[in-house]
Amino acid sequence: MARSALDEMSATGAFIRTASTFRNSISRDPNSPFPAESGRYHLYVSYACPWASRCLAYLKIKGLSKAITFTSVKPIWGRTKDTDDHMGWVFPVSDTEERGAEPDYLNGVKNIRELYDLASANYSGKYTVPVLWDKKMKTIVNNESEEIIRMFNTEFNDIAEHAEVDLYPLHLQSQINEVNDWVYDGINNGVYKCGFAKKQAPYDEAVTKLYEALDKCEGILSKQRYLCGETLTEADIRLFVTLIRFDEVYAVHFKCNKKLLREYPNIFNYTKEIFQIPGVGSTVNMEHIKKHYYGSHPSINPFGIIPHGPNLDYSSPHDRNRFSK
Ligand SMILES: N[C@@H](CCC(=O)N[C@@H](CS)C(=O)NCC(=O)O)C(=O)O
Repeated sequence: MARSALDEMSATGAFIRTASTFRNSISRDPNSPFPAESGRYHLYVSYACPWASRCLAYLKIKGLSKAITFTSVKPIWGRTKDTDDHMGWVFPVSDTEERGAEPDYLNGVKNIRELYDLASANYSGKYTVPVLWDKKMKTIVNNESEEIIRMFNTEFNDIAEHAEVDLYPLHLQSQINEVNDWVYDGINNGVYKCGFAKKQAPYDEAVTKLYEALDKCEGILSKQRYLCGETLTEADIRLFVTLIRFDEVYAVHFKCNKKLLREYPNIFNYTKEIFQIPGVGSTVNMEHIKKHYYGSHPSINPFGIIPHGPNLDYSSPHDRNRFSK
């Protein structure tokens, strides 16, 4: 049976995310199976997806847009096969069908499921984005964003336009890992645990944890510019992709409305600052984000109505310059 996130449910009604399957690495070593070469790799994303968007943000921040091409699918899930009722990421049939999305000119597939089938005849996992594709070997290198961003950070430094930017510096690695753990559990995955809970108790638990983690972020960001000190790191990019979706989607669709992001002055200004990093704003397609969430989960929004608000302006001035850069 083809699966999607909507099937990831425990007996207690809690949402449980399953692990990614393709876990190869691109390496700066030219003799490795997947060497870092300009033009060889392609990133399949959905602008709606926070995990895919963190990879896109890295492409921009590291200056890899020329070396690694990318394509975005359409925001609303569609049928992926005539013979079953799996719903997943699909490509438009023309350049003009959906602004921001493109047909798959590389492999000519109609949807992400067909891409996984090209890479592996007996794949039985979910058909998720991001997908890092090797044009030479015609296969998926990796479909786990937390590994893809680490590769983008270091392995392409011979071709990256911003090789000097290191979002996972050695001296901060243990601190970044520690922050990532509670941010992932409480916030990145926490909003999904709120939204996909089918019983009150797992929702209550997830929402409590979510707001404890957000309060903790607010506390940290009232004293320093970024989560791990005065420089931007991986931990900030990982948090950002959830924050930028928070008031527009998660507050309503996933019932994360105990407090809105714009009621947290430090988190809100910090989100604006990261949005305004050159290139990052272009990775945020709010039309795709809203269409996807409100339109692809009929179990929680059966009529697919998209709320009009709040249309926050993340490009307006922020106050983060009060900290040293
Ligand atoms: N662990 C993966 C998670 C990716 C993921 O869950 N992507 C979602 C979109 S936000 C997806 O493609 N879901 C398709 C489905 O559930 O069928 C990563 O971080 O790369």
